[in-house]
Amino acid sequence: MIEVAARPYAFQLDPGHTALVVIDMQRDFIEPGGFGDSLGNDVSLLEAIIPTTAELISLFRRMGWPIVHTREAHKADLSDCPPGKRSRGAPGLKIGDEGAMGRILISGEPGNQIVADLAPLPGEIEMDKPGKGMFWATGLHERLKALGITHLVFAGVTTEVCVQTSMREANDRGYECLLIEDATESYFPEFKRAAIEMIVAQGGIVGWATPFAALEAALAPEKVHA
Ligand code: TIU
Repeated sequence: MIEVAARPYAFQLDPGHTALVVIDMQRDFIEPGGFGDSLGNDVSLLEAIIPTTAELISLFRRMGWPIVHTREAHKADLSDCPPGKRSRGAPGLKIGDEGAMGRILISGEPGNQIVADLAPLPGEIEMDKPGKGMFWATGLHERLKALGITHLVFAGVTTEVCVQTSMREANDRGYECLLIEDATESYFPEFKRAAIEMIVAQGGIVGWATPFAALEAALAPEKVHA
């Protein structure tokens, strides 16, 4: 086990059984004209985590550990979008409507692509998810089990919506979860702060949280090969 300084106490990372999950770093949420913008959010806040998230992805590539990239995405016929999900979001554009970057949250549309600086490489897991959580209707649990993954490191957006939902779903499936605080963001700074506090409260009721620098230090070559 590799010890990572974290809150509420050190996270025990299991090398060889740890995957990175980058949640929904798609243009829809991060660039002007996308779904997030249409909901009235300040999307520039989210853009700021791209460099740290890119460093985190590079670290996992160096380690040779699995990386999962998710997109919140629906089928073009919206058969996987509950009416209640589509009807909310007024007065902005709704899921499936034509936006500045194609149809909002529809698989394959320009706005549904992961931002260029974080583009997945061949061999990494790329997946569409119709829910906020990454396990709902995706088959991801089976894929991670097949890879022997027991520990998940989380990044992405937004902290209190898709990231926290995915972490909670992961808990119920037995994964140990570590959130990288400076590689996740919310449209609402107070929600990010509160979500992280909720995650680490009660002895880590949802998981652990730490800055990227703490993970990078823990995975320095002299420590990993000690
Ligand atoms: N990925 C994700 O968090 N989806 C959202 O819709 N988040 C919002 O905060 N709106």
